[in-house]
Amino acid sequence: MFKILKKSLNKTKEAIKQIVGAEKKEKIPKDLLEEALIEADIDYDLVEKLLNKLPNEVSRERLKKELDKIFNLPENKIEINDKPYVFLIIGVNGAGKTTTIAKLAYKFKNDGYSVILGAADTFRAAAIEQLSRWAEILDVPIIKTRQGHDPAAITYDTISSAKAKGFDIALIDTAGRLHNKKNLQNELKKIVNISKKAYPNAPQKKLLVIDATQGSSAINQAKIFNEVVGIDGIIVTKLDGTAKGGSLFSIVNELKIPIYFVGVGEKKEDLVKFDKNEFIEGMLEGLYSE
Ligand SMILES: Nc1nc2c(ncn2[C@@H]2O[C@H](COP(=O)(O)OP(=O)(O)OP(=O)(O)O)[C@@H](O)[C@H]2O)c(=O)[nH]1
Ligand SMILES: [Mg+2]
Repeated sequence: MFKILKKSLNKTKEAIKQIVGAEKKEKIPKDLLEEALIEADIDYDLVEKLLNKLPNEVSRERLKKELDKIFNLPENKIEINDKPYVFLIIGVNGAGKTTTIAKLAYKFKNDGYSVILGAADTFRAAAIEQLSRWAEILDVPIIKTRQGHDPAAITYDTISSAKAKGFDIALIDTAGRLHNKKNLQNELKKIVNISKKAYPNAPQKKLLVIDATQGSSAINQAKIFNEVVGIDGIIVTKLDGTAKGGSLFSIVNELKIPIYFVGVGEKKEDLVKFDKNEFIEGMLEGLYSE
C-alpha cells in the first residue's frame, strides 16, 4: 500500500523534528511536545487540553490514545446508494474546489460510475473555462452557462440532466465568496434549495474544501459555511505544500465533521481517502522518529 497520506505530511514532520530532534525516542518531555504540536499548527487550546491529560514524559502509545480520541467521529465512507448522487462542493476562493471536483470525477469514473459536472461557479468566466478543460481531459459531460448567469439555475439543470440521462453522480462547482457573508449565504441556500426541487434527496453531500496551508485559520470559514448550509464532510487540499498538517486535528476537533479526502497535489490522481490511523501515525513518526 502506498502511504501517500503519510508522505504528504513530510513538511509537517520536518517542522516537528526541528523542535524535538530527529533521533529515535521513547518519551518526549511535555514542554517540548507542546512546542512541537503548536509548531505543527494544532490549535493552542487543543494542545493545552491534550497535554493536561498527559504525564510529564509522554510515550508514543499514550499520545496516540489522546490523538485518536479527536478523530472519534462518524464513519467517513461515501456510499453511492442513490441516483443521481449529488455532491455540492463549497469553500472560499482558491481553496481548491474546481481541482478537487476534477479529482473526484476521475476517482468516481475509475470506480465505474458515470459522472456529470455542473459549473455553478458563474462568478468568473475563467472558472467555467477551468472546469470545462477538466471535463474535456476527463471525458465527462459538463453543464455550463455564461458568466454572470444564475448559479442556482445551472445547479437545477445539472441535476435534472443527471436524472434524465441516468448519471450516477453529479459534481457541482460553486463560487467561493466569503468576503460578503450575506451574498454567500443567499446564494448557497438558494443552490441547496433548488437542488431539492430538481431531486428531493439532493445534494446528498455538501463537502467543504479547506486549504491546509491556511492552517487553523480555516476553521472560522468552515464554521460560517456550516452555519449557512450545514456541512456533511471536509476535503483538505494542499496538505503536500504545508507544515501545518496538525491543523487537521483542530479542524475536526472544532467542527466534529469528518474529513473524507485529502488533496496532495495538483494532478487528477492527487486525492487520497483520509485515513485517521495513517494520519496519526505520520504525526507520531515525526515526533518519535520511528
Ligand atoms: N499543491 C496542491 N495544489 C492544489 C491542490 N488542490 C488545488 N491546488 C491548486 O490550488 C489552486 C487553486 O485551485 P482551484 O481548484 O482553482 O481552487 P478553487 O477553490 O476552485 O478557486 P476559486 O474558483 O477561485 O474559488 C490551483 O493552482 C490548484 O492547482 C492540492 O491538493 N495540492
Ligand atoms: Mg473554482
